[in-house]
Formats: sequence, C-alpha cells, structure tokens
Amino acid sequence: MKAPAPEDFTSPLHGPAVAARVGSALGVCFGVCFLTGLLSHYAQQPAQPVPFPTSPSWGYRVTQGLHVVTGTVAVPLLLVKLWTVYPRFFQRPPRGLRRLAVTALERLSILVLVASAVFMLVTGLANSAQWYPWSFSFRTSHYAVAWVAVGALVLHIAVKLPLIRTELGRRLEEEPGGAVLSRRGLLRTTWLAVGVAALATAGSAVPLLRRVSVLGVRSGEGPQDLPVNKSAVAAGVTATATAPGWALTVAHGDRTVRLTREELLGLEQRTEELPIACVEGWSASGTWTGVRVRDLLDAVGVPQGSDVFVRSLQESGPYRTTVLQAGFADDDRTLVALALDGEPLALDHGFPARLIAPNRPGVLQTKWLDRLEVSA
Ligand SMILES: Nc1nc2c(c(=O)[nH]1)N[C@H]1C(S)=C(S)[C@@H](COP(=O)(O)O)O[C@H]1N2
Ligand SMILES: [Mo]
Repeated sequence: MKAPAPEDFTSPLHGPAVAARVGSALGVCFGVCFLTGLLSHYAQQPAQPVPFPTSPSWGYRVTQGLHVVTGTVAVPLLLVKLWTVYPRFFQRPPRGLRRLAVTALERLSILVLVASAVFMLVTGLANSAQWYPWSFSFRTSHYAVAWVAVGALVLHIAVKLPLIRTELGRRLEEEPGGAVLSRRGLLRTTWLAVGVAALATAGSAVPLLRRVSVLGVRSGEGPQDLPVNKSAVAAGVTATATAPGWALTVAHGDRTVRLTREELLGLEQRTEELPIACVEGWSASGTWTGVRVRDLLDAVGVPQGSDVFVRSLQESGPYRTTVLQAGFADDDRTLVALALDGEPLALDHGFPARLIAPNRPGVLQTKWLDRLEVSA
C-alpha cells in the first residue's frame, strides 16, 4: 500500500487558513499559561531575590486560575491544530543535501514542540485532577519542559510568521457547497469546545460557575464549605492534632514560647477574609480568625524582615515544612488561624491551628501547625 501524500488530503479544513486561526488562539493560551506558570513556580521558591508581593490577596487566585483554564482550553485547540496539519507529516523529503538538512531541522523542531506541548498538557491536567501516575517531581519537570515548549513555540512562530500574517489578513470565504464541514463550521465548533472547556474548569475558582464546573473535580467538597486538599487521616495527624497536650512552639534562637490552643485563643484575635488558592486551580475564600503571626514573632523578639521556618505535625511529605518569607510574616493579614467562618477549624482544615497568608499558593498554607522558628 502506498503512503498518502499531502496532495491526497483535498479538504480545505487541512489548509493554512484554519491552522493559522486555531494556532493563534493556541499561541495566546500557551503564552498566558507560560507566564502564569513562571509566577507560580517563583511563588513556591523558598528563597526569593525579589520578594513575592502579598497584595492583592487574591492575586495568585486569579493567576493560577488562569493558568489552569488556559491549559485546559489548550487541549481541544491542540487536537484541532494537529488534525488540520497532520497531512504535512506525509510530505516527501526534498532532494539535495542542503534542503534535506533544513527540512530535517524543521521537522525536528516540530517534533520537540508537539512532544513538549503534549507533555505539558498531560502532566498539568493529571495534576489538576490530583492524579500522579509518575514518579518524577511534577513541579521540576513541568517547569523544565515549559522552557523547551516555549523555545520551540517561539521558533515555530518565527518560521511561520509570514504565512500566519497572510492567512489572518485574508477573509475566510465560505467555500462552495459539497463539504460536510466548512472551515467556518470547524472553527465555530472549535471555539465552542474552548468555551465549554473554559467554563468547566473556571467553576472551581469562580463561585458563580461552580454548578457548571464538571471538570473542576475539587470544587465544593470538604467541611466548612471549603475543599480539602489533604485530609488529616491522609496526612497521618489525627492523633497528634487532637492530643490534649498540643501546643504551638514559637522559637527565636533559644528563646522559645509554647502556646496551647486555649492560650492562643486568649491572645488578641484578628479576622481576615483570605482565599485558599491551590496550584491545581481550585480556590475558595474563607473568613479566618486567629492570632497575627507578627504578634507571635514579637513575643520572642524576632526582628522585622525575618524569614520564618514553619513546621507541621505531619511527619512526612513535601508540605510538612515551608518557609514563610519575611514579607508574608510581617504582613498584618497573615494569621495562625484557629477558626474558619466563625467556627473552630475543622480537623481537615488544619485544627488545632494553621497558617493563612494573603496571595500565597495553597501548598504553602501549612495545616496542623507544630512550630514557627527563626534562627537567631
Ligand atoms: N501539613 C500540610 N499542610 C497543607 C497541605 C498538606 O498536604 N500538609 N496541603 C496544602 C495544599 S496543597 C492546599 S491547596 C491547602 C488546602 O487547604 P484546605 O485543605 O484547608 O482547603 O492546604 C495546604 N496545607
Ligand atoms: Mo494545593
């Protein structure tokens, strides 16, 4: 059997008009996804040469929501884009060494682009569904491959720019009858799929959309109207978190205070409305009451501008410890929360006490606190 040639695919759906339009939308999605991803990666860096801002408190909620929505929307766009251009895969290699080399390089760059884009979307989607079927670190690999994808994308756009400009500048005439699906029809269907994907994901970050959010798997469950990322049982802290002897240790060098929950409740209580914004894209706002972290640091003489090492009762796992950078530690809204929406914190939300800070990725909002420490 003879392999097909690009000329065998006569449908205009495989032409450059559709590819340029869908490709442009895909480029915008990848761009937004890349920039918001860089931001999220930086926010999770323990040492930050430029301090991550603590305001607006909902900033990370918006950027990470956008990250997951643009990533999800890129899936139907990438599928349509690949389908429109796949006949080019069957192009015969040209004659002549020079042209052959150029073609080989171009093909190689496309291969890198497609492979890295698929990797980004698959790992990202799996992560936002809390499914980790691999053993490598999600954040490290997702971040590294993002640079490969963007590099290959920039090269691809540079090579295709003249074609893209011509195609986008030309009006898309409805082709004379006969076609089962017109180019405009395909584009309309694509935009519709994009809209559905966006709505289905955005619901986990936008309260009004929650009911239509079928892909927002994490929305709505959990006590106190807030989703739960890791439960107390899963973290193995049920016994230690409910032990009557629990106390929060606040240490500055060898100056140490230990405060029971009763004692913490006896200190000045502050109430802040702050969101939990998970890297997986879901987010929800809560009204938190507890003690200002800065008040606790003052009690052991911690100077302004100090990073705080935070430790959970949880005995293992990547979120057992976090660094609360100075900017967050000194912000008046950063609390050791004891209550949520006027009720004692649920065990799954970090009872007896959890950290909550403005504009901070959910992964760093440590639950089941054990110790806050600044080295002297
Ligand atoms: N000790 C500890 N704290 C943790 C986690 C964890 O696994 N262990 N998960 C974090 C993540 S990923 C998120 S999104 C938030 C979710 O808080 P919630 O479960 O109260 O909504 O808690 C954070 N705090
Ligand atoms: Mo999270």
